[in-house]
Amino acid sequence: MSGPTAALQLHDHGVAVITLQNPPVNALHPKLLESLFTCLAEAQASREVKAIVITGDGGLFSAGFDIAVFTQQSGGGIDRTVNDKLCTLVEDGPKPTVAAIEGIALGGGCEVALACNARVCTPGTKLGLPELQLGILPGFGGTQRLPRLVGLQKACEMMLTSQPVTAQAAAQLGLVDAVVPHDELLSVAKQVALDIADGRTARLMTLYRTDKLPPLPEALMIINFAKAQSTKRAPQLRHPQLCLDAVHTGVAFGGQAGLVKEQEAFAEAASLDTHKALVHIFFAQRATKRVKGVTDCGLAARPVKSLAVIGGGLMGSGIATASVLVGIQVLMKEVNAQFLQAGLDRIKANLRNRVKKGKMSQDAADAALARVSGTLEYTQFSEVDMVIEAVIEDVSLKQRIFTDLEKVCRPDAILATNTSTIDIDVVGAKTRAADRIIGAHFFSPAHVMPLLEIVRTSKTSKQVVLDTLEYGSQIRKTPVVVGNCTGFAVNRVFFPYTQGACLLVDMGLDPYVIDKVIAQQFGMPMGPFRLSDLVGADIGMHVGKSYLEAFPDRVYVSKLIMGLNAANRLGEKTGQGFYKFDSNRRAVQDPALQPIVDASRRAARISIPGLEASSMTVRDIVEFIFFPVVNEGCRVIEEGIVDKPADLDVASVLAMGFPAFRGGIIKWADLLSAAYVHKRLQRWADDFAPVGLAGVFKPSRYLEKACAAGVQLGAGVNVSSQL
Ligand code: 3H9
Repeated sequence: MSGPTAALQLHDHGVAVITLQNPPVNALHPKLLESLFTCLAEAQASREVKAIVITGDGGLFSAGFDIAVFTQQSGGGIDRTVNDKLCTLVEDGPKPTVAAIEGIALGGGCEVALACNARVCTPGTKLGLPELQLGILPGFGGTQRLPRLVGLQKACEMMLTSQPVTAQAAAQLGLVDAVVPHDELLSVAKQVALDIADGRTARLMTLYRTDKLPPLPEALMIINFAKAQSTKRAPQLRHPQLCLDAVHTGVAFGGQAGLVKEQEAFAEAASLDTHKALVHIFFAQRATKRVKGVTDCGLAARPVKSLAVIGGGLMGSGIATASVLVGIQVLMKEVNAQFLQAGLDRIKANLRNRVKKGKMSQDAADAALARVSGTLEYTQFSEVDMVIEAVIEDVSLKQRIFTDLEKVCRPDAILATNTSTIDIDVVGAKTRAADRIIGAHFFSPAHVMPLLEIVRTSKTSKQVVLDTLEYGSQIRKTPVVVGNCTGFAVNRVFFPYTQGACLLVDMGLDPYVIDKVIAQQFGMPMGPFRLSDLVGADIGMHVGKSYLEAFPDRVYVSKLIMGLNAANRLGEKTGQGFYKFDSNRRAVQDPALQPIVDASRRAARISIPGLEASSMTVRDIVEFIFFPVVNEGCRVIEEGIVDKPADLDVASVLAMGFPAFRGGIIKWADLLSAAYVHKRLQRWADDFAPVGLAGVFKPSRYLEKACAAGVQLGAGVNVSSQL
């Protein structure tokens, strides 16, 4: 088999079976679509063929249109005749068609199946239209056929959430006609096709059905409600509205008119930056597992079957939970029986929560809990494949633990620390095990947050990096491998986030206005001050000191965080910070913050002509806060802290909640243009030079060089070779 193709075979009783072939997921590359339609035309024209079955190779129907094509061609790379061909060769061609679906039928794959006259699938199959998560909308008729098969409300829900449904749910909804075991899939599909061909079963053409559609006034209410909901959820996004426009046209003027509107809407969505950003994140997220010099050097990863976690606090119990959930045996060590019990109770509570949310059964939770055992000793540590230390951020304590681990663990065991602030080389300084010491930096809550930052030092062996990558995949995290530096990649890149916001407050902006702009208008899950309250002003001050030591040229010391510390307004944990918290932990604005703000402004005395708080637009605020973040990201790329720039995009989205629809921090800057980011930073560097703060904005060498070379920041320009 060479390249994406469809294979046509004539089976008994005149059934033509067309098989989609494009491993690993039978993505609908234009070549595959062309081949599919050639096979269909041949089968439809053949006198020997009575009916047609379309299926997928390798146990999968299709994951939809080949997303890689979106990155190669403008306008989405879509052949506008596909919809016509789906009508004339699949839905209402001379011979009936049946889809035999296994594994997945997503996006365009699902749409091909929807155009067939009937659908049969196996029990484990997932079906859905997840196009919106790529910034587009179904473009092969899905906006028209799905509502006509499953009803308008359910179809809107499936498209807006991008969530697939199970085979059982699909059968209940009328999305598939039968669910049959794997061995019977093809034979049942062929029989259904023959039954339609011979007139024993009615031939249904979904595009012309109306029986599942509500009367127009009710339909309009459903569509308008869906539009309002999606505006409320993400006011920045246009493509959900475009999708619903196509649905609306189809319901009001018929399926054919709907198809025309769908094509227009698709073309518009495909031209937007949102689509480029989301496709970028799709591939970037999968590429984090490929690390130059590690995953391409012929070593085989050793899966972690048993893990010891030192420390049963919030992080330790979260790490243990994430591990037992995927079948890893976990030994939790604490310093006394009381702490140990508290740690084990936390794991139990985490699992109980998952059961409550319907994410797992009670039996599965019990089985997961049975994988944890507790200890106060190191005696069983000789049996584990990996240890993750998750104790408080105390250098000498961590050093003592690693000295002990070197003695009690197998010589090939991975020794990881979950520190977020301490140099990994320092943690292992008193051992001779530097080659197997690594950072496994989880984000809180560790069993929920999707990113694992894997911190390698210059001495960590490739095997240990590879094994930790494998462990990250085992526990279903997206692992990103980074180098050892203050803050590692994620926290380091985001230190200017709160810093920029504090500077704006000192210049006269209201902190609550800043939070509103950053959260509601830009799309972060919360603004910098709400985040500070979550993390704690005490932690913020501690971290700020370490950045001041590491990067004195570009740290702005505001009195704001110090003022909060002095007033014991540490955030959620003390019930007051920038906000005050009610009994439901709801953050409300607090007038008592004002004296702290005033004192900070008096101490700062920053007034920059032309940059008055009252004249700053939303765009100014966003760029003032995020361009220094981009700039720090550029330094991280230049220093080789990340393997590739796109890793920073994934990390910023998964750890900090930077909006995926903006593509991550570096992609966002590229979409705006590196030259623009550079120009604004340079201007602020000049403006703030008189008050000694030029360094906060001074464009990094990487940014300078990328602009001079006219290349994108995400291209990973080799700055050092050009210096
Ligand atoms: C569409 O259909 C538009 C149409 O309405 C109309 C157009 C006009 N294309 O995720 P995994 C690759 S838009 C190309 O690691 P899993 C993926 O990059 C499409 N490649 O495995 C990876 O490659 P690599 C709508 C694709 O088991 C490999 O397959 N469809 C595609 O965890 C394995 O993927 C979607 O949005 C694709 N469509 O999950 C579905 N899909 O190994 C997107 C996957 O080199 N895909 N690849 O890194 C998924 O949700 C998951 O990949 C899937 C498998 C559930 C299929």
